[in-house]
Amino acid sequence: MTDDRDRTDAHADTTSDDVRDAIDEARRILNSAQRITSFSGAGLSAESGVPTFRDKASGGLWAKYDPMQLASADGFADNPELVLEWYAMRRRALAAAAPNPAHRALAARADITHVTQNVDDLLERAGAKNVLHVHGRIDRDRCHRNCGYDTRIDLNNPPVGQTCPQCSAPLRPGVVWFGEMLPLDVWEAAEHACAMCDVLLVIGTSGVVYPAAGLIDLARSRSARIIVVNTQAADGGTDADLHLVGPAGRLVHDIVLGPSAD
Ligand code: BJW
Repeated sequence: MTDDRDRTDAHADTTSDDVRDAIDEARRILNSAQRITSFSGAGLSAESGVPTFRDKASGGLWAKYDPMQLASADGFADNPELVLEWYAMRRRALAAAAPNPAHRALAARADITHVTQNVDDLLERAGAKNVLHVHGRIDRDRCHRNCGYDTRIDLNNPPVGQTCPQCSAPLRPGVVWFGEMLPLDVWEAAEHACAMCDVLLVIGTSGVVYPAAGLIDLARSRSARIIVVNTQAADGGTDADLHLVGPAGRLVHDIVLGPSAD
């Protein structure tokens, strides 16, 4: 593991020479890699209109809502209706959203394994096949008692107050709340994808939620090159080889598929 990497930062205004050079360098790194993994967070879906969690200025969810009230088993026990109505609101908003150029560019590369913290299905809607949702999926409900029941829901008509057909416990969104374990099979596959990759493309995550954020350290400890795309220079891993500061839509498109003509 190297702690003294030559990190390059480029701030997008995508027309500047610095940014074009950084995009070219990122493309060179990707093109010379055998195995590429993407690791994404809420910033990947921000340009689709899906709110992030921790961006204060642009309406991050945790600036308006208490995470422990809405995204924890204790919060669900205290007020299940409040929690399910909050998810119903987010589910309907997601139904109306569409993949952005970053989702589509990632999906166009069948050779990339996608590890995402996002609970939305925008990578899949863009056509991506290899997607590992380490924090679960908002388009699924599951048994809160963990009897194994798990079902797809209609984002346009989200269920509220239903019970498990197998064991009568409450159904809840198929996402991972604070204090809950990540789904073991998905987690192990994500660890493998990050441990074995030559390049980890880290997109739109603050990198503060564990154990997911530890996947960046895992990849780096196995000598993967780390490329970060984030609107904030301080987010997404400080030990990146290359940090492109700007919106994922344009930057990820240009890194993964090459610059568009316009
Ligand atoms: C752009 C952009 C653009 C914007 N282009 N970029 C103290 C108390 C309680 C728990 C803990 C604690 N200390 C540690 C813990 C553990 C806890 C944790 O890590 N907490 C920290 C926050 C302190 N972790 C857990 O509880 C996990 N489980 C666990 O540890 O189990 C083991 C265990 C179990 C039991 C006992 C003991 C141990 C579970 C974590 C589950 C996280 N769940 C959520 C909600 C999912 C469901 C839902 O959506 O409702 O997952 S929280 C939320 O954060 C969501 C995300 O996946 C996750 C990560 O956020 P992300 O994606 O990084 O978003 P943001 O908003 O943080 O960042 C967006 C970024 O995008 C920013 O950097 C922007 O700059 C950038 N951006 N626009 C590019 N256009």
